[in-house]
Amino acid sequence: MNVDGIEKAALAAVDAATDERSLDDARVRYLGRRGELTVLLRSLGAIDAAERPAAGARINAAKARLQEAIERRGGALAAEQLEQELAEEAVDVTLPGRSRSGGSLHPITMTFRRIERIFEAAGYDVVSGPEIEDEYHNFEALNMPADHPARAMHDTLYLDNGMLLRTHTSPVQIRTMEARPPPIRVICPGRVYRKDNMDASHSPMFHQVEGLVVDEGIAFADLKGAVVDFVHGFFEQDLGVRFRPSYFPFTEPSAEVDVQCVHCLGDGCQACGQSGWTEVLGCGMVHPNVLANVGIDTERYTGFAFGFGVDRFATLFYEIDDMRLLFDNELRFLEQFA
Ligand code: 2NL
Repeated sequence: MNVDGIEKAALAAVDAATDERSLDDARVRYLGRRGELTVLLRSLGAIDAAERPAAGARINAAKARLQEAIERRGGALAAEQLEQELAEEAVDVTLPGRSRSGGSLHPITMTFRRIERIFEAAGYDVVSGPEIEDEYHNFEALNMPADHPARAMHDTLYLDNGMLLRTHTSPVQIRTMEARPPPIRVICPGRVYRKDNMDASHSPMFHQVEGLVVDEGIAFADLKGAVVDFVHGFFEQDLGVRFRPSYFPFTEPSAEVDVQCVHCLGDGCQACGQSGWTEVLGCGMVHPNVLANVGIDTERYTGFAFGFGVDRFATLFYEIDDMRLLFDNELRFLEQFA
């Protein structure tokens, strides 16, 4: 009976096992129900009774050693497996983090905020109102009766119910004067609508800020000071500002305001058509008819008003050459202003 030989082969098989599966194969081969040592133990009945106890003891001792070796190898394999898993799942805490890309404000929003900050510092309230308006607040109250030629120029978008999309934010100022007595100092920022086709300088929806000051003793000089201070504050440089006589139904006298071209500072370039100036704003003293329409005493109070396109200010400030870029929502463009 070759117990030593079988034990040696069995221990070698246990040592050679590289995983749980091959270790179990070795156990079954030697210690299983038909395993070599099990069979050997069962065959003891066939040998001489005098040798039986000693032979049985040898086989059982070999089985015990093999059992122990299997357990030890099993423990070692499990530890190895754990080490390998830990190595594979290891996190390199020295790697740079993956940052989440944050959103940013639209250049139009940033421009609105710059404008509002400047006027708030000068004591103006920021007020808003409806984008769907009636003819009275958008036109009639502003000294523009139905047959007024300026009304045709506005290319108004009408709704089925006779209401319209406001063509300027002036109706917000009318509603403000209806709601509170002078002194009034407000700016009205918001979206306005015209039946225009989109091109590099037009859009059917664009953004406007209008301002209104009504108090005792307000003169054209106050309007000039307010506009010049705002333009200098907005562009953060002392650009030349000039007032040209103009006409609006809701102001008298009226003026259009040009600013020295931000690109060439007055020398003349492609952006300003070689003139050195760009028109940025319209303004004037509030027409007495408008004050009377909202019940303000025109003997006691005077006022000035102004209006300008925010998209125009944004394109000038950020040096954008096509207004459509502000409306495309192309992230590769917008990310440049983050
Ligand atoms: C422009 C520039 C302007 C006003 C808007 C205004 C508002 C009230 C009374 C009087 Cl409630 N005026 N707004 C005044 C002058 C110019 O906008 O180019 N508009 C066509």
